[in-house]
Amino acid sequence: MTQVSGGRACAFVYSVSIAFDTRGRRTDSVCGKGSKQKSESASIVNDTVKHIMDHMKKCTECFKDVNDLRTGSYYENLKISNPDEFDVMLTVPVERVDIRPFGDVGAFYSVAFKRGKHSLDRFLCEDNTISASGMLTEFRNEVKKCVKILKGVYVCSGCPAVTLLINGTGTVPISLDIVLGLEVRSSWPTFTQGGIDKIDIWLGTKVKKEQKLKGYYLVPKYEGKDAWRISFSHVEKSILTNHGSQKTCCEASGTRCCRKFCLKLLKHLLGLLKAENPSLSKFCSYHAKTTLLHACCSRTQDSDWEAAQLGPCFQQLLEDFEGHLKDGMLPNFFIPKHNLLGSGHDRKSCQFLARRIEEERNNGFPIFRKPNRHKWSTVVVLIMLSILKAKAWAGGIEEQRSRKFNFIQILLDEF
Ligand SMILES: Nc1nc2c(ncn2[C@@H]2O[C@H](COP(=O)(O)OP(=O)(O)OP(=O)(O)O)[C@@H](O)[C@H]2O)c(=O)[nH]1
Ligand SMILES: [Mg+2]
Ligand SMILES: [Zn+2]
Repeated sequence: MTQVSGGRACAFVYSVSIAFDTRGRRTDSVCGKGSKQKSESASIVNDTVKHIMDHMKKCTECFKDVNDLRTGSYYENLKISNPDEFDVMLTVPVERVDIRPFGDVGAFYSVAFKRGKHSLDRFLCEDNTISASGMLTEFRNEVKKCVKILKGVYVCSGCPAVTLLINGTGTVPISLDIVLGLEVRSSWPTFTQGGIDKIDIWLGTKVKKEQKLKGYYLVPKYEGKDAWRISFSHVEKSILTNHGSQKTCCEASGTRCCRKFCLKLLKHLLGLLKAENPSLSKFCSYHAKTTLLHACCSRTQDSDWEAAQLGPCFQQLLEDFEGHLKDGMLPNFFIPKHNLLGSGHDRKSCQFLARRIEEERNNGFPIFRKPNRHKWSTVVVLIMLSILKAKAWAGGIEEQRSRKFNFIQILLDEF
C-alpha cells in the first residue's frame, strides 16, 4: 500500500519489471532498445532536416538564409513516449520590418517591410504585408520537391507545420513537423510586458535580460485572416533546460528536482484523458507546458520541487491546472493578455476536464492503472511507487540514502 499524497491510499499491481545492476544501471531490454531507437530516430531526423536545408540554401532564393531551431518536447527532453515525433522550425531572418499586432491580445501580427528591396517581396500583399499563406504554400512546395528523392518520406498536410512521415525500414515511423518561421531580431512587442518578467524571482533578472535579447519568431497561422503567430519556443527551450533557481539544479554536482518530470506526468495524464474523450481534443501539450511555467514562477525555489517530493508537487501542479480550467483562464506565459483557454475552448469542456483531473487525483489515478493502455502508464506508476518507496528509505543509513538518490536519478534520467 502506498500513498500518492493528500492522504489517499492506492494499491497498485504491475506486470512490467525494471531491472538494475549493482551500480544502479538499467539492465532490462526496454532501456537498451529505447536508447538505440532514440538515437536512430534522431539521426534520421537530422539527415532529413539537413537535406531540406541544403535544398533551401542552394535551390531557392527566398529561403536561402534559412536556419534551424530544434523545438518541442524531444529537444527539451520532455517527450513522454517513443521518440516518434519531432518539431523543427526552419526560420528565415527578416530585417527592416514593421510588426503590427492585430486583435487586442497581442498573439497575432502582420509583417510589413519598411523600405528597399527584400528577398521576400514576392509574397507581398496589396497592403505591403507578407502573406503568411503565400509563403507557407511556397515553403511546402519546396519541401515536397526536395523530399521526393528520399525513400520512405511522405508529406502530410498540417498547419502551420509541414508534417513529414518517415517510414524507414527497421525503425518506428517518425512524424517530423517542419514549421516555417520568420526570425525577428528586434525588441519584443509591448504585449509581452509582464510576461517573462515573472521569471525575475525564479531565474533572476540577468537570465531574463539574456532571453529578451534573443529576438522572437513568427509562424504562419490562419486566424480568421492571414496572420503570423508569435512564438518564443527558443526561450521555452532555454528556460526549461536551465530551470533551477540554483545554476546546478539537476546537474551532476547539484540536487535533482522534479519540475520536468511533473510536466511529463501532466502531459501523459492529459493524453490519456484525451484518448478517452474526443471532446477534449482542443487541449494540448502547450497548455501543460504553460501551466508548469506559471507554477515555476509561484514556487520559485529548487527546494519547492525536490525530486523526492514528486507526488505532492505533481498534485499541486494538477490543482494549478484545474484552477486555470475552472476559471477558463490560462494566460500565455509570454503574452499575459492572450488566454490560451479563450477562443476555441468552450467553458463546458474546461469544466469537464477540471472535474476529470480532480477525480483522478482524488482516487489515486485509476487511469494510470488501466492494463495495456499505454506502456508509459505502467512505467509512470512504477516510478511514482519507487519514489515513494525511496522516501521511506530517507531515514535509513548513509548507504541507503545514496542508493535512494542514485535510484531517483536513474529513473528521472531514463524517462
Ligand atoms: N505560441 C505557441 N506555441 C506553441 C503552441 N503549440 C505548440 N507550440 C510550440 O511548438 C512546440 C511544439 O509543439 P507540440 O509538438 O504540440 O508540443 P511539444 O512540446 O513538442 O509536446 P509533444 O509533442 O506533445 O510531446 C512547443 O514546444 C511550443 O514551443 C501554441 O498554441 N502557441
Ligand atoms: Mg512535439
Ligand atoms: Zn532541476
